[in-house]
Amino acid sequence: MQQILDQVKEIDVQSEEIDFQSEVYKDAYSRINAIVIEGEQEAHENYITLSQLLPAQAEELIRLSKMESRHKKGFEACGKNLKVTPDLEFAKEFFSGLHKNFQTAAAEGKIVTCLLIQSLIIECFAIAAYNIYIPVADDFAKKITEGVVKEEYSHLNFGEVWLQKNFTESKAELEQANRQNLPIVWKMLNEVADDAKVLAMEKDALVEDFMIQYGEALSNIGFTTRDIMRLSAYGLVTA
Ligand code: PL3
Ligand code: FE2
Ligand code: FE2
Repeated sequence: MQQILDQVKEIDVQSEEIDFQSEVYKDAYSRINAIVIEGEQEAHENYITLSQLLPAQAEELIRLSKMESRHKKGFEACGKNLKVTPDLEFAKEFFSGLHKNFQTAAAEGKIVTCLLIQSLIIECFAIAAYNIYIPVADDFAKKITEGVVKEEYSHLNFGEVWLQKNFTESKAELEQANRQNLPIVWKMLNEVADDAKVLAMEKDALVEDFMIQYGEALSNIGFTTRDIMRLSAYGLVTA
């Protein structure tokens, strides 16, 4: 307990020491903020596409897509609050790998791959990033991000429930989609690590949190511990 209290104190002190108006902070924030805005926009579009692929659940998926638009607006406000202009061109490029793979899968009607990319990988990435960001965020962004992360768990849950119900027939495609897309996530993490550090977010903590979220998701879907080890580290060493 004491250890936990010390940790909390340390995080608090840390966030008090951050100068949110320094040029170096604002420069890093212009990219991270853009990544998050673009990520929420991609998520919005991806849930609309999924609603066409899964017409029986269209209503729910449209509801999720609307939540993503709200998230985007929230993060746009965070940037404005710090007087930062998001570098959206950079962010588009940052997401291009996952974007392309999602588009290709959707065009081929590969629902399992689309769900893995959006509801597992992107949502777990977002949950990890937001959880690590909250303790070191400015007060305005902290409130917004706390509201957002709660909803991201329900998006992750949508993917888990569907894939769990269809596990046997989805397993091979999940393995393949994981192989194709997880290395991209490690590459994205490496690309954002230096900027994240300026925001007091450590790469190791992001990797750890992502692995926990993603591993838990795979377990809920029906994979064994052995499978999860193999799947979730795929591409990590070469990153
Ligand atoms: C899905 O609902 C949202 C997708 C957003 C993806 C965000 C990935 C973030 C990686 C950048 C790490 C720093 C995060 C800082 C948080 C403001
Ligand atoms: Fe979101
Ligand atoms: Fe989401």
